[in-house]
Amino acid sequence: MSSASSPKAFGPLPSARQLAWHEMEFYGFIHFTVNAFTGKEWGYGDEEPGIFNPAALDCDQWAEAAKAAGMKGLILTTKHHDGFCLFPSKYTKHSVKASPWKKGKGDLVKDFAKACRRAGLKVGFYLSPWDRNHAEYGRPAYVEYYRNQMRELLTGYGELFEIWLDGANGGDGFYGGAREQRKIDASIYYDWAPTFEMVRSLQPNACIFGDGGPDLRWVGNENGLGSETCWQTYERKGKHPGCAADNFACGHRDGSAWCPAECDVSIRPGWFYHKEEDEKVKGPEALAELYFASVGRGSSLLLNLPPDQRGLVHEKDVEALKGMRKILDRGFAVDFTKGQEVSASNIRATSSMFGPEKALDGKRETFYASDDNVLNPEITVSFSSSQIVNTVSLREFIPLGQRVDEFQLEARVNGAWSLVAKGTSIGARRLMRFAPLRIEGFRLKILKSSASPCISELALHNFD
Ligand code: FUL
Repeated sequence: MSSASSPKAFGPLPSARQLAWHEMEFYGFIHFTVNAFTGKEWGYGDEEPGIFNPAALDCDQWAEAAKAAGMKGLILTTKHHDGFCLFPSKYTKHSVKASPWKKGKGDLVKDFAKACRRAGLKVGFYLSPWDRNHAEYGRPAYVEYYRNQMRELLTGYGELFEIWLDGANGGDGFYGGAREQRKIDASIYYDWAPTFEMVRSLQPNACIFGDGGPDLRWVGNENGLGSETCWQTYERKGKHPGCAADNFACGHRDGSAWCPAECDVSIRPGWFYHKEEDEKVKGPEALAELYFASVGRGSSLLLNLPPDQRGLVHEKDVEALKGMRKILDRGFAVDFTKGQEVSASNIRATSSMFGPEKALDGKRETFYASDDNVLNPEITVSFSSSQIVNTVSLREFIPLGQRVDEFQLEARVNGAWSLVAKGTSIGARRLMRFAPLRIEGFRLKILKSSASPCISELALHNFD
């Protein structure tokens, strides 16, 4: 047994804030504002603040619902396109200050952040760049207003894990009474660089989400679906929130930035609460499917929960979230590779530091590695007695980059090896499901990699 040096990093690497984000995998969105009272999805900006009066609002209930699903954080719409602020911003009257909620003395953003922290959830904010209320929208004064509000959010509510920058813009709005179309060129109007710098200096651990990054990219659909091939890397030169779709789903294998995808989707058809959608809440199975299609493809799942007019996440949504957790917990409870014999076609410097058992130890910080010049090693697990499995969970050790380009899975059934599935990207995580097999052995065969593979997880599960 000799000790060996770690492989050299390959390609763009995740930053510390991105690595912390990768650990989260599953977190929630809360879409709440005047829309819950008007029934709209996009408020026009002329909503009377007096309509905002959630009688039973309870942010602890939101946080509990999120916890019950296994979420690690929540992101709140502090201001949606209609411009109404859930916090008492110094820079506008169009906020909770002018509402009957808590007699105009409330700060929903503060209540939200406190409730999340009590529940052990990380906190993130959505601040819509498009503002259909503001008279100056489309002119330089609005950009200053936007930055001032961003500063209020970055400084007033503790540590943030994510800032969510929406790219949507429908053009028309109230705009202080003008009621007209205002066209902007999103690539220049918002002048993002100084805003991003402010986020970096005031909240260095917050990832910035925008259609094209900089830290997290949109996956290109609002259905929560990652793509089968989903590189963590992306070519984001010239990209900005609101830019035209360009390979968001797959990313770019040779992209110059680490910029993984985030999959956003609502538990209901709309982003905001509508009573008529009470029967359209996605069920536990559908939600578990979304987990596989997002987290299972190297992305994250950002699942929206829209509080109703009471200010509560509806009972039906809570029930679905609990059901989802049950399905996932049951399946992940047993890793069938535990205690089994494992071997590899090559081990880096024949060192136990990088042996294949490191892929089976349940720790993300240890990993199997091959010698630098061995780009297509195999890891084989042999079972002392046959087991039924239908799901594999793979992870690369991403602090050293995304290294694997192509792999295949093989199973030994009744003494014979056969192909189970083929895949491309692994990255932070890859979950693959197949028809249940009673296996005596299982093999991960790396077919192609850009640098010697570093595999931190190979686990096998059986989901019913
Ligand atoms: C979109 C918005 O237009 C929707 O209202 C919602 O906030 C969604 C998450 O992003 O771009």
